[in-house]
Amino acid sequence: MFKKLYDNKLKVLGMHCQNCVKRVEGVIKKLGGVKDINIDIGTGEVSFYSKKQVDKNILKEEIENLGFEVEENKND
Ligand code: 9UX
Repeated sequence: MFKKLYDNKLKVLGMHCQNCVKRVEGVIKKLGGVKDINIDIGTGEVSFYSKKQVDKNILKEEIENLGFEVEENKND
C-alpha cells in the first residue's frame, strides 16, 4: 500500500491512436510504483499517481523520444 502518493500531471501532444496511448503508458509504467494512469487522447492530459517523486525531465525526455511533445503542468 502506498502511504503518500505524488500526483503527476502532464500534457502530451501528438497522440493519434490507441497505440500512441499505449506507448506513453508504457513509459510511465516503466517508472514503477505508479497507479491510476489516465491518458486522454483528445486533450493530451495525462495523470498518474506515483509512490516516488518522478523526475519530470527524464519522463519528458522519454516521451519525447517516442515522438510526442510534452507540456508540464505548473503544479508541484
Ligand atoms: Mo498510431 Mo501513434 O498508428 O505514434 S501509434 S498514430
